[in-house]
Amino acid sequence: MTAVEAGAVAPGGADGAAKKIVRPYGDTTGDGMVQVSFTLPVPHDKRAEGAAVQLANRMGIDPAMLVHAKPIGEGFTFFVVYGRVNHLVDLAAVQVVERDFPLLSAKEVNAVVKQRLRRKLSVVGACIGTDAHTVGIDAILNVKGIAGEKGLEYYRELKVTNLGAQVSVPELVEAARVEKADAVLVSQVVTQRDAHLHNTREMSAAFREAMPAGKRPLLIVGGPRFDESMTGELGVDRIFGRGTTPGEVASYLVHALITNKKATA
Ligand code: B12
Repeated sequence: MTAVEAGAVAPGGADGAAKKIVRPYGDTTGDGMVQVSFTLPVPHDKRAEGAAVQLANRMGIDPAMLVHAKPIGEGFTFFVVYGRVNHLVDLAAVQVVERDFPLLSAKEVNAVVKQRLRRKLSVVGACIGTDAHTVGIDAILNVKGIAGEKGLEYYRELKVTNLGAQVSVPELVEAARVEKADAVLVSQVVTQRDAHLHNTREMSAAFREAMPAGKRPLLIVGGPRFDESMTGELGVDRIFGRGTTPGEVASYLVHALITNKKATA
């Protein structure tokens, strides 16, 4: 089913299909219904519920129906609001970072590394700063992997050093030097006060300072709340977001370090 068939508005009549303008779907096709949730710093009462509806109206949700309100701690209430928006989405104007490398099997990754690099490819991974959320980086690195895929430790031609949680940037740089890292994989899950952005910038600046251009490892960050288009701004080579699998990361390593190698700046 195309986007237009799935409740889209097709502007301009017959040629509208090419434009792929869509709007949300709730009860009936193209009805514009959305659901949002948020917390307000007010105790739960009638006024709080009215405040939630007012906020939803100001967000362009009209009519807005309050479908759930629950006190969460003293002086705070969590809300779910369901209602209609009139906004349209032009799929042609959507910008995303598409995968620009082929997906390889573990066997193919090992074969390319063995034949072209002729040594093991060294990967150093860590959760930096105060972040202790290791489940994501472990899913990528540990043998057990995620989503039915084995992690990078399973790949015979990859040498994986997983430094774990709360690693400082100097420790990471030093470990990368000791392990002669081809790639450094950093995880950042906590985003409070943009900690993930500050920590990533600090990390990439430290590698640039410690290692000459062309000698520094490939810098990769991942986590559920990164914007994958921010590589330039953060000084890293690649950003991986929600739902990343080890196979994607291994394929990217081969692409960036071997089959499509460019000097690191
Ligand atoms: C489990 C968990 C914990 C565990 C962590 C245990 C551990 N060893 O990791 C514990 C209980 C310790 C914990 C503590 C805290 N947590 Co917590 N935690 C979670 C929870 C429920 C799940 C995270 C998780 O494991 N996801 C599963 C993994 C597989 O997914 P992922 O991390 O996204 O990883 C995937 C991709 O993002 C990507 N990826 C991730 N990293 C990398 C790296 C690379 C290189 C690559 C390529 C890919 C990649 O690939 C992975 C696989 O697909 C989330 C809520 C949630 N549902 O997400 C909150 C959450 C992350 N925690 C949160 C908070 C606030 C905290 C605490 C501050 C709570 C507190 N007040 O103490 C502390 C902070 C501790 C610290 N110093 O970091 C908030 C963060 C909010 C924010 N805006 O930053 C969340 C979102 C909960 C919430 N809604 O409030 N937490």
